[in-house]
Amino acid sequence: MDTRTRGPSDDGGIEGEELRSFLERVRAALSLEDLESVRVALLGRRGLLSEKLRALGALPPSERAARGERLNGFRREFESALADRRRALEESASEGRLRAAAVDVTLPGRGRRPGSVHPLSRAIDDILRIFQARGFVPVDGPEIEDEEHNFTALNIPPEHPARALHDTFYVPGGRLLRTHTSPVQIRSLEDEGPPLRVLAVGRVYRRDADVTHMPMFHQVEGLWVDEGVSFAVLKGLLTDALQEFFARELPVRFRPSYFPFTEPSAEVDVGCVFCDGKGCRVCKGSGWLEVLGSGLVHPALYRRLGIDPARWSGLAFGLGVERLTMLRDRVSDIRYFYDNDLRFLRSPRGESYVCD
Ligand code: 2U9
Repeated sequence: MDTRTRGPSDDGGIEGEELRSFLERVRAALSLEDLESVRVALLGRRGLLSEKLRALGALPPSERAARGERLNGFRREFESALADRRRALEESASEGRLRAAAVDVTLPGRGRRPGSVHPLSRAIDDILRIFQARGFVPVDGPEIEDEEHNFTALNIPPEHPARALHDTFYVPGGRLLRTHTSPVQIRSLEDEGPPLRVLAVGRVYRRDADVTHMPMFHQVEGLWVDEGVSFAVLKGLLTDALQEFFARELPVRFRPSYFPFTEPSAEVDVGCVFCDGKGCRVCKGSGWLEVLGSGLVHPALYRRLGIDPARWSGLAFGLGVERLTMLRDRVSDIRYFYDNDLRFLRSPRGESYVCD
């Protein structure tokens, strides 16, 4: 077909086909970027239709109006197709975004990890339960004490090394951070008098820090004053309590010792829980682990409180909770208790935890 025989406003001509091909490209555009490049190719400053419109000025007026109308008609058609396609592409893009962000509500949840009781709290709970079952009543007292209750009332003489600045934290006003829970029991004796069976649990403070010592640790101390409380009662009570705490029929032995507040005094050992008494690194080859201090209350303590030592006798014991828990739960470093490392806190009781 000879194009020269056709007028410029002939819709069926090659020019019409060329312009219409832009409508096809608009409808086929798969992205907003595609669409924009079709628009620029036709309507951009150097686009095909823009150039044709610019060329109108060179036409004789007789042709200009009809051709102008045809080209503008096409432009309107093209712009409306462009707007339709843009809307469609935007809608499907936002649908895609929504689909990508969709939450699959049928997926299983992440699950919740229950918290766990801190190993020291677990040990304290066990100790409290064991002694409460034997008639002991938990008692509390101040952590900031005076020298009278922390030392003097316990028969600890003024020159005793425990009173020294390098062992005890003194606070302004001549007071101190209690170095043991014994002053709590002194206060119970002052307030209640015998008979009494009390258990003091709490924080104590000493200037000390290494793999097995912290400047703050927890103690449990028991005091049982009544008529006829003997060393035999002490041995039976502590043997049973230790076997219950370690949940094993461990051998228990009482070794003579010295404390200013008890007479006689004994340190208490259990058969080594690491080697079953054969001798290992933890028990330094002895087969025994020291776990408690104990004794019968020194008469000097009664005299100061106006209690008759001929009528009343008492047993007392003390233990470090961290040490006992390290032995039972096989914790190799006392600092693990205070690091709040979840690997440690989540490790089940009795399972060795090695962090380094
Ligand atoms: C009163 C009378 C006597 C408490 C006792 C011990 C022996 C003892 C240590 C164990 C390890 C302290 O944590 S530790 O370093 N304790 O050896 N404590 S008898 O005696 C008392 C307490 C209060 C009125």
